[in-house]
Amino acid sequence: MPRQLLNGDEAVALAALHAGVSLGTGYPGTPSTEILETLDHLGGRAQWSPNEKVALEVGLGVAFAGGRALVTMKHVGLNVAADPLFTATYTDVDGGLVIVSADDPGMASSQNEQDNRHYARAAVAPMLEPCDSQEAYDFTLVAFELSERWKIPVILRLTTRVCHSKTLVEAHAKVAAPTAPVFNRNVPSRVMIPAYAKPAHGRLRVKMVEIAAWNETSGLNRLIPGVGEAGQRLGIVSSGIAAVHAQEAAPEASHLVIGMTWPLPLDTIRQFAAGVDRLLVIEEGDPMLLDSLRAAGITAEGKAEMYRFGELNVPRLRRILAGDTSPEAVPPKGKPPELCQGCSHRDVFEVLRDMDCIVSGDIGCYTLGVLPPFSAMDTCVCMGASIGVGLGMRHTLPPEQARRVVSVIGDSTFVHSGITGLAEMVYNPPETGHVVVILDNGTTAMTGQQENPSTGRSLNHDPTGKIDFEALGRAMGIKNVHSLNRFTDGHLLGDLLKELLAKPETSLVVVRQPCVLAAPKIRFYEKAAMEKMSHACAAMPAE
Ligand SMILES: Cc1ncc(C[n+]2csc(CCOP(=O)(O)OP(=O)(O)O)c2C)c(N)n1
Ligand code: SF4
Repeated sequence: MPRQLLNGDEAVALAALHAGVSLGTGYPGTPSTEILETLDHLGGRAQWSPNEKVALEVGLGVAFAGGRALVTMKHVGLNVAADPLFTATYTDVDGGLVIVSADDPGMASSQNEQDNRHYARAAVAPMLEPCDSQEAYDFTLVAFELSERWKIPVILRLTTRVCHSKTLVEAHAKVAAPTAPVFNRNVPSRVMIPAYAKPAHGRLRVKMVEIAAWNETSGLNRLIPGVGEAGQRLGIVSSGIAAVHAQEAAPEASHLVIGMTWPLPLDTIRQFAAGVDRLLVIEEGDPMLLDSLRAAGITAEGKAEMYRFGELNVPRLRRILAGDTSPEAVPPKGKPPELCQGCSHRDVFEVLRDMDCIVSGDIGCYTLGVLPPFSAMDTCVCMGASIGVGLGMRHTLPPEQARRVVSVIGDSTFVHSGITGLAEMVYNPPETGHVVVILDNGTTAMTGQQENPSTGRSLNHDPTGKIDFEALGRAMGIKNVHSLNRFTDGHLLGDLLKELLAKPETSLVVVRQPCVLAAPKIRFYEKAAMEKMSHACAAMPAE
C-alpha cells in the first residue's frame, strides 16, 4: 500500500476504520478532535456525545454488543469519563474498546497538564503510547486485538506532538467490515453489584499479570543499540514523543522505547539496565516511569524537577543529559489571544464589565472575556463549573456582593456539564437567587466549530434532534427564563440583567448569535437540510 503523510489523529482514525469499528464516539477537545472528524470523512461511523462520560458509556455498550468502539477525548475529558472507566475495566467486553486520551503537556490549549498515564495504573487498564503516526496506526490495531483477547478496555495515550505532527504511515491492513453484533448474556461480568464486582476485581488483576507477561515479548517495545562504548555507558528508557527527542539528542546511547507503558515490561527493562553503566529515564510530565522502575528495584536516574513542566524537546533533552538546571530562556511572548472582531461574546462581557458583575466563568472562546479590554471574568476551573462555583459564591458572600454574581457558560459547555448545575440551582437556590447566562453561538467554536446537541446537527452536519434551552430551563423549574437575539435586542441585555440580579429568584438568560466564523457554514448546512427535505417531499407520491 502507498505510504501516506498523516498526523497521529488521522492515523488513529485510519486504523480504526481498518479495524472495522462499529462506532467512534467522543467529545471534542484539542488535541484529539480530528480523530472522529477524520473517521467520518473516511466513511466510518462517528458521533459527538454530549460529554466524555456519555461517550465512554456508549462505547462500552457497543463493545458489550460485540462491536468495536473507539472513544476519543482530550486528557481532562478522562476525568469526566473516569466514573465509567474505573468499573468498565472490571467488566468483560466482547468487542474491542479503545479509549484515546490525548494529553497536552505544556498546556497548548488546556487548563492543566495532567499526565493521564496515572489513569492506566489507577483504573487498571493497559496503556499504549505511540511516538509517531506509524505507531499511532499500528498501536490502534494492536489495541483492538488486545482489548478483545483480554476482554478489557485499552487506553491509547497520545500527546499534542504525536497528534499534530505528520509522519509517514504505511497502512498494512484493509478496511474490515464491522463484526456482526450479538448480545451474549453475561450477568456476572457486566452487572457490577458487589457480589459480582469482587470476583471481577480479582479477574482484572489476573488479566493484568498476563498482559504484563505478554508485553515482555509483544514487539511493542523497541531496543535501539547504542554506538560502541557510548552505548554501554548510557541507556535511555523512554516512551512517546520523548523517545524521539531522546534519540536525536543522544544518538550514540542505547535506547529502550516502551510502547506499552502499562503494565510495564519490567524484565525487559531490567535486562536493558543490566547492560548499561547509567540508566536514564526520559519521560514528559510526571516521573511515573521512573517511580515504577525504582519500585521494582531498578536503579535509574530521572530528570530534574524543572523538566516536569511543559513539553520536552531536543534542546531540553540536551540540558537534561548534561545535568543543566540553570534557568531556561523564556520564549518571546506571542500576541495575546483575543475574541474575534464581531464575536457575539464581546458585547456580553462589555455589559458584565460595565455592571461590575462578579463573573463565574467557564471554558470556551468566551474565556477570553477575562482579558482586557473586558476583564470581566473572575473564575474559570473546568467545563460546567461556572454554575456550581457561582452558586457557592452566592451562598457565601454578603448579600450586596452576592447579588452581583453571574454564571456565564457556552452552549456546548452547558450541554456537556452545565445542566446538572441548573438542577443544583433549582434544588438549592441561594437566598439572593442566581442568574445564569448561556452564550449560544450555535457551535462549539473553541475546538473548531463542532456540532453539539443544541445545534440540531450531528457530527457530519446532518439534521438531528435539538435541545431547547428555554424549554429545558422552564421544565426544570427556573423562575425567569429569557432569550435575547443579540442582533435585534442585544441592547436590552444590561437592563434585563439589572432587573434579574435585583430579584431573589432563579433566572436563565439565553443570548443568541452565531459565531461569526461558523455563521457561513451554519447557513450552508441549513440550506442543504432544507433542500434535502424539499427533494424528499417532491419524491413523495401525491395522495
Ligand atoms: C472535559 C473537557 N472536555 C473538553 C474540553 C475542550 N473544550 C474546551 S471548551 C469546549 C467547548 C466550547 O464550546 P462552547 O461552550 O459552545 O463555547 P464557544 O467556544 O463556542 O464560545 C471544549 C470542547 C475541555 N476543556 N474539558
Ligand atoms: S471563533 Fe467564534 S466564538 Fe470564537 S472568538 Fe471567534 S467569533 Fe467568537
